Amino acid sequence: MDVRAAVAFEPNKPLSIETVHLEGPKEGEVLVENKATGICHTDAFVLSGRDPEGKFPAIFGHEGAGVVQDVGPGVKDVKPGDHVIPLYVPECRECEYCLNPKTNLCQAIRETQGQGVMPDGTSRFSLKDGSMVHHFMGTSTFSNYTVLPEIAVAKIREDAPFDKVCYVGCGVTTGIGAVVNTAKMEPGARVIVFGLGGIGLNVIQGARMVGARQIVGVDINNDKKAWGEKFGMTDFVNPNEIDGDLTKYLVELTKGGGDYTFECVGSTALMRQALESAHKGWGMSVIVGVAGAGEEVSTRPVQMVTGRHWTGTAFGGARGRTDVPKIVDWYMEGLIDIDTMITKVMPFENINEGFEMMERGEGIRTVLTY
Ligand code: NAD
Ligand code: AHE
Ligand code: ZN
Repeated sequence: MDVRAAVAFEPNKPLSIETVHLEGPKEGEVLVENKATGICHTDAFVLSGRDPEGKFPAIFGHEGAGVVQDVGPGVKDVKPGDHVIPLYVPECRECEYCLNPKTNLCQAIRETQGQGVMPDGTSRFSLKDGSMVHHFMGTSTFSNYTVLPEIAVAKIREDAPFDKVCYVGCGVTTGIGAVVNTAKMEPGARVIVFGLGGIGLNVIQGARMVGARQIVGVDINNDKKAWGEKFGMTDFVNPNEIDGDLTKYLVELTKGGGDYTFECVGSTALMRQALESAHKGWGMSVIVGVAGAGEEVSTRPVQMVTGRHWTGTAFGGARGRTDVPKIVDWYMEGLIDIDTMITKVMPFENINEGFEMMERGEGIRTVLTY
């Protein structure tokens, strides 16, 4: 079938809305009609050419929600008409990783996903001249239709609005999950969140849910102070407005350092500051931000010798098919706020404007509807 997709032909160029051919679902695959998709910073990051796994041409997008329209042979758990959220971290429930409760990183299709193809090694997307277009993160939600492996969709309730719960496909789950699944934060903790964008605000929301005593937000954009406060932030720090060393300032502000700190920007310098702002003896620092090819983190080993823990999270440690429907329920039952963070909803055709807004730091999340 012919579909409408935003194709990234080369790094740092606007996406091009094209008619693309999409082959139907093969064994174990499903055809999903995307109804809405968010734009996450990771999409902009890959478009910048800094992701070592970045492939061009490709159809980006990994924060979607839609309806199953067709299924290939052997599909057991979803059927046409089901409402679903595509999963860039699938859940096969069979691989060594899925069977280990310590991780959510299902590896069943990770290799081909990173190569921008389906598990059989081919792409379902092609241009008019027959040349292939890569999938992205196994989801490619910047297309009105996409094909995914069955293990990479989470079935959700039918009364959930697509233009809100698409955000559960990445930002909401990553931020709240970083607190609940990765940090396993306890009530009464002191928290420092670096970067108050679409992810960091969800970390703040998660920390408030768990009952944090102090939530410090760090951002270079002063507009984010009011945003953080809406979700439970108690203190705001703009690193450009403090005298002296940021780490020392944050350690004093939190009376010894954060019990948990989160880097939600993708800066290796901030990752170091986040680790070193964690409390001596027990503080845990969680890397959420994604850094570019060739970038490395460093710190003095004494930071760990003296009891700080450095870890990271992908998709908030969530097992998508199991956890995503629950997070959608939390939203529908009013336990978490998504609506306030979706600052712009616009037609899919305006996708490049959405990327420009993110670049300018305008709003929190832009959602595109088909
Ligand atoms: P965003 O653009 O919405 O927000 C980034 C925020 O960081 C902005 O508020 C910006 O002002 C702030 N910032 C920039 N430089 C800063 C600095 N030096 N100090 C303090 N604040 C600074 O981005 P997002 O969608 O929230 O994504 C954040 C990061 O998380 C990105 O690196 C993204 O790729 C990554 N991410 C990771 C996962 C995962 O599973 N690990 C999932 C989603 C996103
Ligand atoms: N491909 C990059 C890494 C990109 C990355 O870390 N992606 C996150 C999700 S970001 C969502 O907005 C992720 O899930 N990582 C798990 C994984 O298996 O890559 C690189 O550096 O190669
Ligand atoms: Zn994302």
